[in-house]
Amino acid sequence: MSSTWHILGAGSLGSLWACRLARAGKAVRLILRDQRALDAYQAAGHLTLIEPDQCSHYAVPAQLAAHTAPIHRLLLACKAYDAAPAIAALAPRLAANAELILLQNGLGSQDEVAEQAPAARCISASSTEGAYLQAPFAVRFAGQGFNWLGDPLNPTPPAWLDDLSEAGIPAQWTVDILPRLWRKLALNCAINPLTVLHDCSNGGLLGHLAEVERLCEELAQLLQRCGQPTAAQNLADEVQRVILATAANYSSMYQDVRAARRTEIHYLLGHACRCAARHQLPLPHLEHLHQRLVDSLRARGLPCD
Ligand code: NAD
Ligand code: KPL
Repeated sequence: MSSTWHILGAGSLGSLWACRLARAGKAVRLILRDQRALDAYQAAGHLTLIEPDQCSHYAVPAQLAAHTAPIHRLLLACKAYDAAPAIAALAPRLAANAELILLQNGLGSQDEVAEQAPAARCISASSTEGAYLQAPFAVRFAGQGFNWLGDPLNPTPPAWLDDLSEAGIPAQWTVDILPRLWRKLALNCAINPLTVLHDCSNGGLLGHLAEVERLCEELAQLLQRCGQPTAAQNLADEVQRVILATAANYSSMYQDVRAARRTEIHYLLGHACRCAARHQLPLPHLEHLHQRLVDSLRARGLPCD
Protein backbone atom coordinates (compact mmCIF):
# COMPACT_ATOMS: atom_id res chain seq x y z
CA MET A 1 0.00 0.00 0.00
CA SER A 2 1.23 3.50 -0.84
CA SER A 3 2.58 5.42 2.14
CA THR A 4 1.57 8.82 0.74
CA TRP A 5 -0.54 11.06 2.96
CA HIS A 6 -3.16 12.86 0.91
CA ILE A 7 -4.51 15.79 2.91
CA LEU A 8 -7.74 17.44 1.80
CA GLY A 9 -7.99 21.05 2.92
CA ALA A 10 -5.12 23.48 3.47
CA GLY A 11 -6.94 25.20 6.34
CA SER A 12 -5.81 25.27 9.95
CA LEU A 13 -5.57 21.60 10.89
CA GLY A 14 -4.79 20.33 7.37
CA SER A 15 -1.81 22.68 7.12
CA LEU A 16 -0.67 21.83 10.65
CA TRP A 17 -0.66 18.10 9.89
CA ALA A 18 0.86 18.56 6.43
CA CYS A 19 3.79 20.62 7.77
CA ARG A 20 4.64 18.21 10.56
CA LEU A 21 4.41 15.14 8.32
CA ALA A 22 6.51 16.84 5.63
CA ARG A 23 9.10 17.88 8.24
CA ALA A 24 9.42 14.20 9.24
CA GLY A 25 10.15 13.30 5.60
CA LYS A 26 6.76 11.69 4.88
CA ALA A 27 5.29 11.89 1.38
CA VAL A 28 2.43 14.40 1.53
CA ARG A 29 0.08 15.70 -1.18
CA LEU A 30 -2.37 18.52 -0.55
CA ILE A 31 -5.76 18.45 -2.24
CA LEU A 32 -7.06 21.98 -2.73
CA ARG A 33 -10.59 23.16 -3.35
CA ASP A 34 -10.32 24.70 -6.82
CA GLN A 35 -7.96 26.12 -9.45
CA ARG A 36 -7.97 29.52 -7.75
CA ALA A 37 -6.73 27.96 -4.49
CA LEU A 38 -4.13 25.95 -6.41
CA ASP A 39 -2.87 29.06 -8.24
CA ALA A 40 -2.68 30.98 -4.96
CA TYR A 41 -0.78 28.13 -3.30
CA GLN A 42 1.61 27.85 -6.20
CA ALA A 43 2.24 31.59 -6.02
CA ALA A 44 3.00 31.25 -2.27
CA GLY A 45 5.23 28.25 -3.07
CA HIS A 46 4.94 26.57 0.32
CA LEU A 47 3.04 26.13 3.54
CA THR A 48 4.32 28.07 6.53
CA LEU A 49 4.19 26.70 10.06
CA ILE A 50 4.46 29.28 12.82
CA GLU A 51 5.37 27.87 16.21
CA PRO A 52 6.33 29.77 19.37
CA ASP A 53 10.06 29.32 18.77
CA GLN A 54 10.33 29.00 14.99
CA CYS A 55 8.77 29.61 11.63
CA SER A 56 9.37 27.02 8.89
CA HIS A 57 8.33 26.44 5.28
CA TYR A 58 7.32 23.23 3.50
CA ALA A 59 6.90 22.99 -0.26
CA VAL A 60 4.26 20.27 -0.13
CA PRO A 61 3.04 19.35 -3.64
CA ALA A 62 -0.62 20.23 -4.24
CA GLN A 63 -3.30 19.02 -6.64
CA LEU A 64 -7.05 19.14 -7.25
CA ALA A 65 -9.63 16.40 -6.68
CA ALA A 66 -9.66 15.85 -10.45
CA HIS A 67 -6.06 14.55 -10.36
CA THR A 68 -5.88 10.87 -11.29
CA ALA A 69 -3.41 9.37 -8.78
CA PRO A 70 -5.10 6.77 -6.55
CA ILE A 71 -5.57 7.62 -2.89
CA HIS A 72 -4.77 5.02 -0.25
CA ARG A 73 -4.72 7.25 2.83
CA LEU A 74 -6.57 10.53 3.16
CA LEU A 75 -6.68 12.99 6.02
CA LEU A 76 -9.98 14.82 5.63
CA ALA A 77 -9.25 18.22 7.16
CA CYS A 78 -12.32 20.26 6.24
CA LYS A 79 -15.34 21.43 8.22
CA ALA A 80 -18.03 18.86 9.01
CA TYR A 81 -20.49 20.28 6.45
CA ASP A 82 -17.89 19.99 3.65
CA ALA A 83 -16.83 16.43 4.46
CA ALA A 84 -19.34 14.30 2.51
CA PRO A 85 -19.29 16.44 -0.68
CA ALA A 86 -15.48 16.39 -0.58
CA ILE A 87 -15.39 12.59 -0.39
CA ALA A 88 -18.03 12.27 -3.10
CA ALA A 89 -15.74 14.21 -5.43
CA LEU A 90 -12.77 11.98 -4.55
CA ALA A 91 -14.63 8.65 -4.61
CA PRO A 92 -13.33 7.59 -8.08
CA ARG A 93 -9.76 7.96 -6.79
CA LEU A 94 -10.13 5.92 -3.60
CA ALA A 95 -8.21 2.63 -3.69
CA ALA A 96 -10.09 -0.53 -2.70
CA ASN A 97 -8.47 -0.56 0.75
CA ALA A 98 -8.39 3.21 1.26
CA GLU A 99 -8.24 4.64 4.78
CA LEU A 100 -9.89 7.97 5.61
CA ILE A 101 -8.95 9.87 8.74
CA LEU A 102 -11.80 12.18 9.69
CA LEU A 103 -10.79 15.26 11.67
CA GLN A 104 -14.28 16.80 11.85
CA ASN A 105 -15.66 18.06 15.13
CA GLY A 106 -19.07 16.84 16.24
CA LEU A 107 -21.04 13.82 15.03
CA GLY A 108 -22.99 12.99 11.91
CA SER A 109 -20.44 13.88 9.25
CA GLN A 110 -18.60 10.58 9.85
CA ASP A 111 -21.70 8.61 8.80
CA GLU A 112 -22.28 10.91 5.83
CA VAL A 113 -18.69 10.24 4.68
CA ALA A 114 -19.06 6.48 5.15
CA GLU A 115 -22.16 6.56 2.92
CA GLN A 116 -20.15 8.20 0.14
CA ALA A 117 -17.25 5.74 0.47
CA PRO A 118 -18.72 2.45 1.70
CA ALA A 119 -15.60 0.41 0.88
CA ALA A 120 -13.15 2.69 2.70
CA ARG A 121 -12.05 2.33 6.30
CA CYS A 122 -13.20 5.42 8.21
CA ILE A 123 -11.10 6.40 11.20
CA SER A 124 -12.54 9.13 13.40
CA ALA A 125 -10.33 11.62 15.20
CA SER A 126 -11.02 13.80 18.20
CA SER A 127 -8.47 16.60 18.41
CA THR A 128 -7.75 19.10 21.16
CA GLU A 129 -4.89 20.72 19.22
CA GLY A 130 -5.43 24.36 18.33
CA ALA A 131 -4.40 26.08 15.11
CA TYR A 132 -5.53 28.96 12.93
CA LEU A 133 -4.51 30.48 9.62
CA GLN A 134 -2.63 33.70 10.20
CA ALA A 135 -2.57 34.27 6.44
CA PRO A 136 -3.45 32.00 3.52
CA PHE A 137 -1.21 28.90 3.74
CA ALA A 138 0.44 30.15 6.97
CA VAL A 139 -0.76 28.27 10.03
CA ARG A 140 -0.11 29.26 13.62
CA PHE A 141 0.13 26.34 16.02
CA ALA A 142 -1.80 28.00 18.84
CA GLY A 143 -2.44 25.26 21.35
CA GLN A 144 -0.72 22.01 22.27
CA GLY A 145 -3.23 19.21 22.53
CA PHE A 146 -3.81 15.60 21.68
CA ASN A 147 -5.44 13.44 19.00
CA TRP A 148 -7.46 10.34 19.76
CA LEU A 149 -8.04 8.10 16.75
CA GLY A 150 -10.32 5.12 16.44
CA ASP A 151 -12.53 3.06 14.19
CA PRO A 152 -15.88 2.11 15.75
CA LEU A 153 -16.11 -0.89 13.39
CA ASN A 154 -12.59 -2.30 13.71
CA PRO A 155 -10.29 -2.23 16.75
CA THR A 156 -7.08 -3.00 14.80
CA PRO A 157 -4.72 -0.02 14.79
CA PRO A 158 -3.56 1.15 11.35
CA ALA A 159 0.02 0.48 10.26
CA TRP A 160 0.86 4.18 9.86
CA LEU A 161 0.52 5.23 13.52
CA ASP A 162 4.32 5.41 13.75
CA ASP A 163 4.29 8.15 11.09
CA LEU A 164 2.46 10.32 13.61
CA SER A 165 4.92 9.81 16.46
CA GLU A 166 7.83 10.35 14.03
CA ALA A 167 6.18 13.61 12.97
CA GLY A 168 5.68 14.72 16.58
CA ILE A 169 1.89 14.54 16.25
CA PRO A 170 0.61 13.47 19.67
CA ALA A 171 -1.88 10.68 19.07
CA GLN A 172 -3.21 7.49 20.54
CA TRP A 173 -5.22 4.66 19.05
CA THR A 174 -8.50 4.38 20.95
CA VAL A 175 -10.67 1.31 20.56
CA ASP A 176 -13.60 3.20 22.10
CA ILE A 177 -13.61 6.40 20.03
CA LEU A 178 -17.39 7.03 20.15
CA PRO A 179 -17.53 8.01 23.85
CA ARG A 180 -14.76 10.57 23.17
CA LEU A 181 -16.64 12.06 20.22
CA TRP A 182 -19.86 12.22 22.25
CA ARG A 183 -18.12 13.75 25.26
CA LYS A 184 -16.51 16.48 23.12
CA LEU A 185 -19.87 17.11 21.43
CA ALA A 186 -21.52 17.50 24.84
CA LEU A 187 -18.80 19.94 25.99
CA ASN A 188 -19.22 21.94 22.81
CA CYS A 189 -23.03 21.96 23.19
CA ALA A 190 -22.80 23.18 26.79
CA ILE A 191 -20.30 25.96 26.06
CA ASN A 192 -20.18 27.15 22.45
CA PRO A 193 -23.80 28.22 21.76
CA LEU A 194 -24.02 30.14 25.05
CA THR A 195 -20.86 32.09 24.23
CA VAL A 196 -22.54 33.19 20.99
CA LEU A 197 -25.85 34.04 22.65
CA HIS A 198 -24.27 35.90 25.57
CA ASP A 199 -21.57 37.39 23.34
CA CYS A 200 -18.82 36.39 25.74
CA SER A 201 -15.58 34.49 26.20
CA ASN A 202 -15.72 30.99 27.69
CA GLY A 203 -14.99 32.58 31.09
CA GLY A 204 -18.01 34.85 30.64
CA LEU A 205 -20.15 31.75 31.21
CA LEU A 206 -19.15 31.87 34.88
CA GLY A 207 -21.91 34.46 35.08
CA HIS A 208 -24.43 31.95 33.64
CA LEU A 209 -23.59 28.80 35.55
CA ALA A 210 -27.20 27.87 36.38
CA GLU A 211 -27.98 27.81 32.64
CA VAL A 212 -24.85 25.75 31.94
CA GLU A 213 -25.79 23.33 34.72
CA ARG A 214 -29.32 22.79 33.33
CA LEU A 215 -27.88 22.02 29.88
CA CYS A 216 -25.37 19.57 31.36
CA GLU A 217 -28.17 17.69 33.11
CA GLU A 218 -30.06 17.29 29.83
CA LEU A 219 -26.92 16.43 27.86
CA ALA A 220 -26.06 13.73 30.41
CA GLN A 221 -29.59 12.28 29.99
CA LEU A 222 -29.11 12.28 26.24
CA LEU A 223 -25.74 10.53 26.47
CA GLN A 224 -27.24 7.85 28.72
CA ARG A 225 -30.16 7.34 26.30
CA CYS A 226 -27.77 7.08 23.33
CA GLY A 227 -25.85 4.28 25.04
CA GLN A 228 -22.93 6.49 26.10
CA PRO A 229 -22.90 6.28 29.92
CA THR A 230 -19.12 6.83 30.15
CA ALA A 231 -19.43 10.09 28.23
CA ALA A 232 -22.14 11.20 30.66
CA GLN A 233 -20.04 10.76 33.80
CA ASN A 234 -19.28 14.00 35.68
CA LEU A 235 -20.11 16.04 32.60
CA ALA A 236 -21.04 19.18 34.55
CA ASP A 237 -17.74 19.07 36.49
CA GLU A 238 -15.71 18.78 33.31
CA VAL A 239 -17.64 21.58 31.62
CA GLN A 240 -16.85 23.85 34.56
CA ARG A 241 -13.18 22.79 34.46
CA VAL A 242 -13.01 23.60 30.72
CA ILE A 243 -14.71 26.96 31.26
CA LEU A 244 -12.14 27.85 33.92
CA ALA A 245 -9.14 26.48 32.01
CA THR A 246 -10.15 28.32 28.81
CA ALA A 247 -11.69 31.37 30.49
CA ALA A 248 -9.79 33.88 28.37
CA ASN A 249 -10.53 32.07 25.08
CA TYR A 250 -13.42 32.50 22.70
CA SER A 251 -15.11 29.27 21.60
CA SER A 252 -14.69 28.09 18.02
CA MET A 253 -18.37 28.78 17.33
CA TYR A 254 -18.07 32.30 18.72
CA GLN A 255 -15.07 32.89 16.44
CA ASP A 256 -16.94 31.52 13.41
CA VAL A 257 -19.91 33.80 14.08
CA ARG A 258 -17.66 36.80 14.70
CA ALA A 259 -15.94 36.17 11.35
CA ALA A 260 -19.33 35.65 9.64
CA ARG A 261 -18.38 32.05 8.79
CA ARG A 262 -20.81 29.15 8.66
CA THR A 263 -20.86 27.25 11.97
CA GLU A 264 -20.90 23.50 12.57
CA ILE A 265 -24.25 23.75 14.47
CA HIS A 266 -25.79 20.92 12.44
CA TYR A 267 -23.13 18.47 13.71
CA LEU A 268 -23.11 19.74 17.32
CA LEU A 269 -26.32 21.04 18.90
CA GLY A 270 -28.34 20.00 15.83
CA HIS A 271 -27.07 16.42 16.12
CA ALA A 272 -27.86 16.34 19.85
CA CYS A 273 -31.43 17.57 19.25
CA ARG A 274 -32.00 15.14 16.36
CA CYS A 275 -30.84 12.21 18.54
CA ALA A 276 -33.10 13.31 21.40
CA ALA A 277 -36.05 13.47 19.00
CA ARG A 278 -35.22 10.03 17.60
CA HIS A 279 -35.26 8.64 21.14
CA GLN A 280 -38.46 10.62 21.94
CA LEU A 281 -36.57 12.24 24.82
CA PRO A 282 -37.88 15.71 25.63
CA LEU A 283 -34.98 18.06 26.46
CA PRO A 284 -36.64 21.49 26.72
CA HIS A 285 -33.54 23.54 27.60
CA LEU A 286 -31.45 22.02 24.84
CA GLU A 287 -34.24 22.49 22.29
CA HIS A 288 -34.76 26.07 23.38
CA LEU A 289 -31.01 26.70 23.13
CA HIS A 290 -31.03 25.28 19.59
CA GLN A 291 -33.94 27.52 18.58
CA ARG A 292 -32.25 30.61 20.09
CA LEU A 293 -29.03 29.80 18.25
CA VAL A 294 -30.84 29.24 14.95
CA ASP A 295 -32.65 32.58 15.40
CA SER A 296 -29.39 34.35 16.23
CA LEU A 297 -27.60 32.90 13.17
CA ARG A 298 -30.56 33.75 10.94
CA ALA A 299 -30.61 37.32 12.25
CA ARG A 300 -26.94 37.63 11.28
CA GLY A 301 -27.59 36.23 7.81
CA LEU A 302 -25.60 33.07 8.54
CA PRO A 303 -26.65 29.53 7.56
CA CYS A 304 -28.55 27.94 10.46
CA ASP A 305 -27.82 24.33 9.58
P1 NAD B 1 -10.55 25.38 8.20
O1 NAD B 1 -11.79 26.05 7.77
O2 NAD B 1 -9.41 26.19 8.72
O3 NAD B 1 -9.97 24.49 7.02
C1 NAD B 1 -10.79 23.71 6.21
C2 NAD B 1 -10.22 23.78 4.80
O4 NAD B 1 -10.84 22.78 4.01
C3 NAD B 1 -10.47 25.13 4.12
O5 NAD B 1 -9.24 25.59 3.61
C4 NAD B 1 -11.43 24.79 2.98
O6 NAD B 1 -11.27 25.58 1.84
C5 NAD B 1 -11.00 23.34 2.71
N1 NAD B 1 -11.99 22.56 1.96
C6 NAD B 1 -13.33 22.44 2.17
N2 NAD B 1 -13.86 21.64 1.23
C7 NAD B 1 -12.85 21.25 0.42
C8 NAD B 1 -12.77 20.44 -0.73
N3 NAD B 1 -13.85 19.84 -1.24
N4 NAD B 1 -11.57 20.27 -1.32
C9 NAD B 1 -10.47 20.85 -0.82
N5 NAD B 1 -10.47 21.64 0.27
C10 NAD B 1 -11.65 21.84 0.88
O7 NAD B 1 -11.00 24.31 9.30
P2 NAD B 1 -10.15 23.73 10.51
O8 NAD B 1 -10.10 24.74 11.59
O9 NAD B 1 -8.88 23.13 10.00
O10 NAD B 1 -11.14 22.59 11.02
C11 NAD B 1 -11.32 21.34 10.40
C12 NAD B 1 -12.13 20.49 11.36
O11 NAD B 1 -11.36 20.29 12.54
C13 NAD B 1 -13.44 21.17 11.84
O12 NAD B 1 -14.45 20.22 11.97
C14 NAD B 1 -13.06 21.75 13.19
O13 NAD B 1 -14.17 21.89 14.08
C15 NAD B 1 -12.07 20.71 13.71
N6 NAD B 1 -11.12 21.21 14.71
C16 NAD B 1 -10.39 22.34 14.45
C17 NAD B 1 -9.47 22.78 15.39
C18 NAD B 1 -8.62 24.01 15.16
O14 NAD B 1 -7.89 24.43 16.08
N7 NAD B 1 -8.63 24.64 14.00
C19 NAD B 1 -9.29 22.06 16.59
C20 NAD B 1 -10.05 20.91 16.81
C21 NAD B 1 -10.97 20.49 15.84
O1 KPL C 1 -13.60 22.87 21.90
C1 KPL C 1 -13.93 23.97 22.26
C2 KPL C 1 -14.35 24.93 21.21
O2 KPL C 1 -14.25 26.14 21.39
O3 KPL C 1 -14.77 24.43 20.15
C3 KPL C 1 -13.97 24.27 23.74
C4 KPL C 1 -12.74 25.02 24.14
C5 KPL C 1 -14.02 22.96 24.50
C6 KPL C 1 -15.20 25.04 24.11
O4 KPL C 1 -16.33 24.29 23.84
